[in-house]
Amino acid sequence: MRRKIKPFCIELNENWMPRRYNKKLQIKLSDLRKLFCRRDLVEEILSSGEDPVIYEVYQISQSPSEGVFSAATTVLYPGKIGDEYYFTKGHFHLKEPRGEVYIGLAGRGLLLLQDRNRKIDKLSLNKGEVAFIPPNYAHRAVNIGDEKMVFLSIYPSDAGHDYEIIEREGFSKIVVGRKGKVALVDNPK
Ligand code: M6P
Ligand code: ZN
Repeated sequence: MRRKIKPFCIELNENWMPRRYNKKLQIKLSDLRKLFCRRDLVEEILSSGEDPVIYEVYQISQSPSEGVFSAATTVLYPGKIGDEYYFTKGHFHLKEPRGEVYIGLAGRGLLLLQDRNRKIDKLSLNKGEVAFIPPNYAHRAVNIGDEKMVFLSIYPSDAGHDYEIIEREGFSKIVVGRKGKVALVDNPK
């Protein structure tokens, strides 16, 4: 028989961090070195001894059972490599069909969505906006502002992360800031 999961509630503090979480991830530039377009600039920064934190994830993970949700607060710092804004790695879900919801809590952001045919959609993910990610779309958050971008994600706990395709091929578009404007351009790689 399936183990019964009790209802529970976790408070978020004034910075939108969950007061209780079971895992914290810290992703630095060196973890994303193959994903930014200007790899030469990434290597320059790393070889100067710097390795800035790009984002942090505070996970409230539950056991991977059908119908159970996990959640996470992600803090994505502002910044660019060349003219490409800081982003989260991005992933498909391992298990289909599994979608996800991202809720913008602070800052200015975009959500890049890419289907299995590499077709791109973009959604706004500013403070107060709720983005629905359908199954079979890779998803990546991008901070296009000057402040921290914070969002809460809610996803089926059995979804799983599939990073392989994105690590190998990237997204087909990248988000850049040029002459004060935010633009989506073809990934030159
Ligand atoms: C959101 C959720 C998490 C994910 C995190 C960072 O909080 O989608 O599951 O881990 O963003 O994104 P990524 O794993 O792509 O780096
Ligand atoms: Zn996901």
